[in-house]
Amino acid sequence: MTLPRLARTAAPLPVGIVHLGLGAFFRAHGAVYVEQAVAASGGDWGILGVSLQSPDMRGRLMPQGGTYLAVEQGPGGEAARHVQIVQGVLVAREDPQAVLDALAAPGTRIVSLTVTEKGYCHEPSTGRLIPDHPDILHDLSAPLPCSAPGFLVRALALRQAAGLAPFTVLCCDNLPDNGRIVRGVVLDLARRLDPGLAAWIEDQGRFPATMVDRIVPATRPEDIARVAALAGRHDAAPVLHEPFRQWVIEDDFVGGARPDLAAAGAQLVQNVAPFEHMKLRMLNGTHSALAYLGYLAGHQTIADTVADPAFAAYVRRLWSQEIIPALSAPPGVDLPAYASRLFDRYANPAIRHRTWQIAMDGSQKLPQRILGTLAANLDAGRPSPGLMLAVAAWMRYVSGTDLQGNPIDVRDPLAAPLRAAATSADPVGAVLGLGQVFPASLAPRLDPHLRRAFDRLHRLGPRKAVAAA
Ligand code: CS2
Repeated sequence: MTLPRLARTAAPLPVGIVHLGLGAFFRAHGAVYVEQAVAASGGDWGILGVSLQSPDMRGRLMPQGGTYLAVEQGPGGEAARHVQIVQGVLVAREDPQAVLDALAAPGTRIVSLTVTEKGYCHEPSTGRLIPDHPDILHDLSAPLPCSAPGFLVRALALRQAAGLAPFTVLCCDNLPDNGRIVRGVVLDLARRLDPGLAAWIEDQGRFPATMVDRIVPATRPEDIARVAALAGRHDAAPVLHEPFRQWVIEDDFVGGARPDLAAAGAQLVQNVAPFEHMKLRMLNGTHSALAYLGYLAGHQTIADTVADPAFAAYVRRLWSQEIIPALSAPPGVDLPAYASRLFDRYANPAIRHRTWQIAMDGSQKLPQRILGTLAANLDAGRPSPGLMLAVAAWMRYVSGTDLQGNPIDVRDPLAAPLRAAATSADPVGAVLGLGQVFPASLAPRLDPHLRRAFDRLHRLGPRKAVAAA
C-alpha cells in the first residue's frame, strides 16, 4: 500500500533564522526548541535551512513543505512529532547568491550553524582559522563564498553596506567555547578582506556560546519505512532522537532579538563554559572512547558496547577516576548523577548510534573531548590509563585496518596524513607529530603513556585492554 506523503498543515511563518547545515542533529534539537518557543510566545522566527553541499535534504523535505517527523525513541516505544518550523531549503553550492541574499535580508536576525567541527576551517589544536585551507583560499579571492565562515563574512559585509545591524551568529557545534571560536575565524577572515568590516563586526557582532545535547543517530532506510508505518504518512526525512535534550545558551544576542527559548526549556545563562566542558568531556569524550575501542572490539552501536560488562565498567571508571576529577561542576549540577544519567542514555537500546558514525572526524574531535582532560590530569599528576587507551585505539583505527587486519572506512579531513603516520614504523610518534591535533607542548608529555597504551591494546586486544585500563 502506498501511504500519502507527509504535508504541511501549519501556516508559513516569516523567516527570522537562517540555519547553515540542515542535518539530523539540528532538525531534532534546535528546530524543535524554536518551534516550541514560537508556539509559547510567538515571533517571526521561521527557519530557512541551508545545505552547504548536497541537494539531498531539499529533495526530501520540500515535497512535504519543509516539514518532517521527529521521532522520540525511548526504552518504552516511539512517539512522532510533526515539525513545521522549517520554511524552505537552499543549497549553497548550487546558488550561493540566494544564500547571501537570505543572510542579508532585514528579517534575518539569527544565523545558527551545525556544520560539524571541520566546517569552521580552523585548526583543532589552536582554534585558529587555517588561512591556506582550500575553501578559505577560495573565499578570499572569489566573490561568492563556499565555506561557512565565508558566507558569514560576505553576508555581514552586505548588511554593513545596507546599514543593517549584524545578525547574531549562534554556533551549535560541539566545540569548546564555540562562540569564541566562530568569532575568531570570522574576524580573521574579515580582516583579510576588509579591516573596516572586521572592526564593525568586532564592535557590533554577537557570537553567543552554546552547549547543545541530544543523541541523534543517522536515519537509515529501514527507519524511514518503520516511521511511515508508525505515522501512516511517508516522510522521506524523519529524524530519530532520544528523549533527553539540553540547550544552554549565553544570553548575548544583537539587540536582544531571539525566540523565547526559555519557554521551550533552554537555559539562558551568563557563562556557558562549565556546561560545555562538562558535556564535551563527559559525554563526547566517552562517546569517542567507546566508539574507537567498541568498534575495534566488534561492537556496532554504543548501546551494544555498554551492554558488554568490560566496557560498562570502563566507562564508569573514565567518569569517576579520570574525567570528573579534572572538571568544575556547573552551578547546581551533580557530576556523578550526570554520569549515571549518561550511562542510562547510552544503554537505551532503541537508539542505534553506530560506533562508526561517532568515530568519524576524530582529528577534529579529540582535542576538546579528550586531550584537555589528559593535559589537566598530567598537570595534576593523576593517571589516565583509560583515556590514554582511547587515544591509542584512535591511532590504530586511523591506520585503516582493525586488529584482525579487516579494512576500516576511515572518514576524517586528515585521513591521508593520519593513515601515513599510523602505518609508519613509529605510529605513536608519527601521529603525535601531527601539530593540527596535538599541541606541541602536550605531545612529548603524552608520548610514553600512549606508547604503553598502544602496546597493551595490541598485546591484549581491545576487550582485555579495556578491562585492564
Ligand atoms: C557524538 C555526538 O557523533 C558524535 O561524535 O559524540 O554527535 C553526540 O551524540 C552529541 O553531541 C550528543 O549531544
